[in-house]
Amino acid sequence: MARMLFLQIQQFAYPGIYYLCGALRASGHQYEVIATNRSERVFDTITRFQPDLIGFPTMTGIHKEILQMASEIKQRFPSNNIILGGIHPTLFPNSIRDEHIDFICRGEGERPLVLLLETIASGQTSFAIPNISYKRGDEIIHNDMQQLVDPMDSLSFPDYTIYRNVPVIASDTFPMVFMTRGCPFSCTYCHNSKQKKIYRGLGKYVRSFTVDRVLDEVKAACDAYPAARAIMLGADTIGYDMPWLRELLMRYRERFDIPYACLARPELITEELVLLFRNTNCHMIAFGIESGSERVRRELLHRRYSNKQIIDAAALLKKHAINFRTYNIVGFPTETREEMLETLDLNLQISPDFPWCSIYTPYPETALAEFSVAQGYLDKNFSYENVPTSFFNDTILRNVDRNFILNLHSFFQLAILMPLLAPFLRWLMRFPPNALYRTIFKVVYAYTSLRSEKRTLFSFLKLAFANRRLFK
Ligand code: B12
Ligand code: SF4
Repeated sequence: MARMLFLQIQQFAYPGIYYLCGALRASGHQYEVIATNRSERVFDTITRFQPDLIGFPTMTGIHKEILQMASEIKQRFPSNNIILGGIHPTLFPNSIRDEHIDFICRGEGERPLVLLLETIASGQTSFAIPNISYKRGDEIIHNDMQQLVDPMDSLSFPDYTIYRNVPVIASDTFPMVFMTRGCPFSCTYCHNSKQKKIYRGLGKYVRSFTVDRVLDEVKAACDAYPAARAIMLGADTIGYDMPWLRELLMRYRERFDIPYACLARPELITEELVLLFRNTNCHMIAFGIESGSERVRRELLHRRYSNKQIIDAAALLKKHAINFRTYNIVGFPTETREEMLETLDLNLQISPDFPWCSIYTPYPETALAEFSVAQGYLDKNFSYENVPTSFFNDTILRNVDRNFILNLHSFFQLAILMPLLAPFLRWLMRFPPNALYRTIFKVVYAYTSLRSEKRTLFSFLKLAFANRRLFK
């Protein structure tokens, strides 16, 4: 039996870790998950648990703090092996070059992690394991990628109880069950296009668990999260496989009283779908508008739906009394003030229950980041090292209307939730960004999250405090 320690710097549930732990459990290995950025706590756990391997789920931006923690671990425990997994090393295999990292896992990690852990624990040094990259002297070896997991139900049942010792996460009111992998679309700012290239020839990219399996996972999530007030049925997008979705939601309703929420694309929201939501105890639907400017969506984002489709989708949701959240982004390259205000105006017109807005943050190797470099919005040496931890704080594009972007972002939610204030807020946007505007953003963001995620104020404050680095 081998021992695996997962270490995350932030206090959010990472669905991928449920599956990795499920695979380790099925192979008879021990694992622990801790969520902290306090080195002493990490050192105590390592001393007590004596892991064979320490793994960080890693996203771009937060990777800098993770590498710092890895370096502290290596100073104290030089013989411990450290692996990065998740979207960051998948997109950027060069991340293995950091001197404190021994391995990375690119792509799906269940089988590769079990094989690697067993190899390390048995003292072998041959790491010819699919998806794993490693160092041999000065050389870096990237093993081939394995076929994508298919059928998804062949994965071991995930362990939803892994955060029971992390009070901020264990008290989550809105746990997520991630039902699918991959996305059929290819928006220019998203990781999916690059992942499709990475997985070319390795099987079907878009896959779902069976309905039975999703429902069993919902049950496990409800058991593990006693404070749950709704289940987030996670997927990059739903609505493209209607028979599966219909069966899922009908049977969800039969089996559970707890409501659910999910994410769809606006052009897929038909009356049939909305009726299905209404009849199956839906708490909330979320969809991405991204920009209210049809030019920005069509030319920059490759999201091809019209404003009329968005307005129609919202009208259907209102007609059937389904709450909805919209996702919006401001500050794209070439986006004018007028176009950013079109995003605000479209939201004012459809009046979402939970408007949500971020500042455009380019991720390297996406088409839109490459466009930003080509057009001079980013330095030609732009790399993942320049990506900030969060997309709520600032724009990293140059030659953009920074003050306006920051102010619009600060007032976006408030203007939609209190439309009478919108003209006044627009007037305030002429002044430089300042701490007061930022505080207004934080308060309104907190209020929107409280309502959409059915959190108590106390639970939200705990979560926000634990992850305060996201909101500078
Ligand atoms: C749930 C989610 C979150 C959750 C949980 C994080 C997580 N990644 O699990 C929370 C709320 C924390 C979150 C926060 C943010 N997120 Co997020 N999130 C997602 C989402 C929707 C699903 C992730 C998921 O669970 N997938 C399903 C599981 C099964 O897949 P997986 O996570 O990839 O895990 C598998 C492998 O990667 C691997 N693996 C993963 N971890 C590890 C660890 C080890 C040791 C090993 C060996 C293997 C391994 O094995 C797993 C099983 O096969 C993705 C979109 C997506 N479809 O992935 C965005 C996504 C990961 N998020 C993204 C972003 C940008 C953010 C934020 C920065 C947004 C912000 N607020 O500013 C913050 C990040 C805060 C921070 N800096 O840490 C981007 C990341 C882009 C990038 N290059 O890093 C994504 C890809 C969406 C997008 N916009 O393109 N997010
Ligand atoms: S629909 Fe969402 S997940 Fe799919 S490619 Fe576009 S942004 Fe990415």
